[in-house]
Amino acid sequence: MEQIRNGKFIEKENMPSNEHVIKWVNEMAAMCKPDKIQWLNGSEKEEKELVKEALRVGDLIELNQKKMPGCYLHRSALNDVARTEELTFICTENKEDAGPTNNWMAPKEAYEKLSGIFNGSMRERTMYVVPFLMGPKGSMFCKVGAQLTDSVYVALNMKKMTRMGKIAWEELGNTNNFTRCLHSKSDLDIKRRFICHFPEDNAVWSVGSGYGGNALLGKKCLALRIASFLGKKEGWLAEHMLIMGVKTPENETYYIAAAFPSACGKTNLAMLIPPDSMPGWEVWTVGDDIAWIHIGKDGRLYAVNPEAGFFGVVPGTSMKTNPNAMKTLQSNTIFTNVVLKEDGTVWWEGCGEERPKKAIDWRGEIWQSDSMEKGAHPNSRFTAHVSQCPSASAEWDNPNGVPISAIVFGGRRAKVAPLIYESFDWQHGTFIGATMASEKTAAAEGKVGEIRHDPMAMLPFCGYHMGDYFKHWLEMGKNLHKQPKIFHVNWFRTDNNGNFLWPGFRENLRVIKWIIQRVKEEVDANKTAIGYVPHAKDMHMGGINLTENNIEELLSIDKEEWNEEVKKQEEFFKKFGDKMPKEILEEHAGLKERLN
Ligand code: GTP
Ligand code: SPV
Ligand code: MN
Repeated sequence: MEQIRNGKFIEKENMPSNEHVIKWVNEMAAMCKPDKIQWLNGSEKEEKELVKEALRVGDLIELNQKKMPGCYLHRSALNDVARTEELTFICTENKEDAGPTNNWMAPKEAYEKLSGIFNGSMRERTMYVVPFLMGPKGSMFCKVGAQLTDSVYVALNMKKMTRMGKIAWEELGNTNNFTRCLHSKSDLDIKRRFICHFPEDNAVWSVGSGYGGNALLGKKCLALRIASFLGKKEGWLAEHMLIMGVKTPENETYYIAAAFPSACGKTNLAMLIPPDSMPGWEVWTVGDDIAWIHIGKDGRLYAVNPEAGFFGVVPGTSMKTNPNAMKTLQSNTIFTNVVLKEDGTVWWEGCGEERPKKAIDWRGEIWQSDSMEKGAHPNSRFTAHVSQCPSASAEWDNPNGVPISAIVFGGRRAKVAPLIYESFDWQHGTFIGATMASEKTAAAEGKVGEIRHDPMAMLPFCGYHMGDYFKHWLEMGKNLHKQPKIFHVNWFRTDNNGNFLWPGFRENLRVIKWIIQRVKEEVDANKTAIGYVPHAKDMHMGGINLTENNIEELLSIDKEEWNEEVKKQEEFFKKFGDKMPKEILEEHAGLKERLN
């Protein structure tokens, strides 16, 4: 059963009739040489069997099924705990097309190099054929992908994160219009790890990692890097943005899309529960990580979340910070790299529960109660389907998307950036996105805390030249009848002792309220050098322990700091040479002038 003989399949169960698919799978199987090929159909029965297999091979550990039904723990290899940006490549014919912010490899070189590693990499393993959709079936947003993988953990994650199974072959029909995603853990050797994107071939090859964005190829690889390239070509945007629906006490719902870099608060904002002092407000989660944005017939922006599940940061998640995430992960969830407690439940730093006396840490070792090491990896994650989330929006699957009233950019900045400010217009807003900067987090390998420029939170995810990307943003704005207002937020400003000045989490709705009031033109604002800043009196302050002075401090703009910032922006912009749109340079000059 399912054996390949002379490079031909014998097992045909769940195999689609699409010849392009069959030819491709045959070729890849001939290279990777799996023992077995399994075509997934996406059924629940199949998922149960995959879980059994994952338990058998040790990819999953069963958690306490009484307390946490359907929950499992996965421990990754020690060297494979986050996206590896330095091993991620955009492989376009011309180096120039990948731009200065991406690693580039010539397609021919990449195919040759990776073929060497893929060759025989699936011996004694099963190759899973994972068909999936990104975006609602049959909608203008929808894209078909197929991932070949030798990781049952990856296959199970894809089931939760995407619309996986037969549905994708149905959408594809007999066409050749799908993203070819090839993935093998191979030997998990970091020296033989490459995540290569071939936007001109609509393909992704990833080898040597089994983790997150490196391995779940529908997510960052397809839905951001490949999709951003397609979006540029086809006139839409693929963005690293959450989408939230905010219902006001007047019963109107406004949709907001917000781009924050990895581990900077998207999931938390998307799942927010309003503070007690804001009765009548509701927040509904459309997406927590990625938005595909098209211009609708009415000339407004419409967004969908192309995913169907969450791959959320675990540390810091508690009933206090993010109750909706906590409820989401009570059942049917895969945990990666958290602490295993004696009773078969899990623990992590910031979960709101005392540290367990006896437990196994993320590495799989006994975690001594006096150990100074972290028990859960700082980039430990949970995977769960959208339907698990109590705040999931009824619109999350709407094939027309949701209309976007405001776009919010944000970063993790101890200094400089105020709590909130608003751009003067779309062009200025694009400039604000282009000059975003943030402290590095554990979501990617590298030094945590270092400030780096991360335009639109897309630095690691833009599949083409970022100068062209800024231009695309400007053009999109010109094609809109009604441009959403663009804002910038910073939940992470600190005092001189390093304490956060802003309570954050659910209290962030106060800032969202001001954003909606600006959209509705209900409040005026301070016109400053950097943009419109709220009058302190307009910030909803009921039920919160902050004085008007604190708010003034949060909203303050330090001229010296900003002059420094402007210099750094200038340095950063040099990278893009003459691809930098003149409009962005004009905005930069304008800011410089206004500051002096
Ligand atoms: P990715 O999934 O990596 O793209 O991350 P994300 O942007 O969805 O970030 P997430 O919401 O998971 O938050 C990351 C970390 O920041 C978690 O540890 C949160 O507890 C913390 N965090 C989120 N929102 C706030 C906030 O408003 N204030 C503070 N101080 N911390 C926050
Ligand atoms: C991010 O790093 O932005 C994530 C996690 O959302 S990963 O899927 O690993 O990219
Ligand atoms: Mn992300």
